[in-house]
Amino acid sequence: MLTLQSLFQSYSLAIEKKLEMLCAPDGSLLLEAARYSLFSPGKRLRPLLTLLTAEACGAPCEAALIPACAIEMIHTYSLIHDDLPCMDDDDFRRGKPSLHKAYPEGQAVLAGSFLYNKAIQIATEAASLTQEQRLQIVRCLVHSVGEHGLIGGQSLDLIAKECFLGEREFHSMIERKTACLISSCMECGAICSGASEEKISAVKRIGLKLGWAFQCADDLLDQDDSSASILSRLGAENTRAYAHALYQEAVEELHAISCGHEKLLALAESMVFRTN
Ligand code: GRG
Repeated sequence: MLTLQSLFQSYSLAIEKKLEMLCAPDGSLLLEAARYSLFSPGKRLRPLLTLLTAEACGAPCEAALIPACAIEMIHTYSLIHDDLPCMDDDDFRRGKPSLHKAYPEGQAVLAGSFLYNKAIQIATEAASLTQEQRLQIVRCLVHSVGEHGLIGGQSLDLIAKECFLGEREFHSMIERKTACLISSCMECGAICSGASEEKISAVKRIGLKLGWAFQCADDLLDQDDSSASILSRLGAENTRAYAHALYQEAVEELHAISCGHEKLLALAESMVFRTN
């Protein structure tokens, strides 16, 4: 039986190599700080999801390597800013002191902003894509960061620290903070494969389901019982059942659009039934 590690090893190596090339040290403090976070041991779920979706949609995974790296840069950016004292105020990230603990806070803010800028820059220049695909990718990335994505979700998250969110706002917060970027990974993979509008829309919807399931798993692992968690709203048993139901739906829908590729399904499973 293939282990996850052996299934994903060549993809992970390709991601690391490309990130290293795109974000090479240049002797500046800015790059040093950005690299501190980018190369801290993250799971690299989002770039893997981008590559495996592209492959499941019929493209060679190299076609999606630049968008995959751009998404990991955006994700890292969001983690750096999320940890800042004015946000979640976390001292540790990816098993190490958070960036603003290891470097001056101002440098951490700038390193995060730099990574977002770099992500957009590399997406606009991706040689493996057509002009139309680059535009679609950039549109998808800026959407996943904007008011309907990370920034809007984080704003609601800050509000949730002060007052209890209603059902609609709570739903919107999870969708924007977590599910949107995960859906964008799959959308970018589908765009890189030249999939039809219809298929891209289906893949986006599946990505949202996996994003929700991922957040359920995250709450269960962290035992997050803050009022802004799914766990606190549903309880452990229902959170687990909800994640499993979403995963099942996602798998069925992937098969229905002929994207039920073995590796993509294995990655989806590892996101939902994860242990770290
Ligand atoms: C402008 C990009 C940008 C962000 C500003 C701070 C902020 C707005 C958004 C924060 C969003 C956030 C941190 C959501 C949490 C999502 C989540 C569950 C992250 C953990 O993902 P993992 O487990 O992390 O994949 P690793 O470290 O493995 O990559």
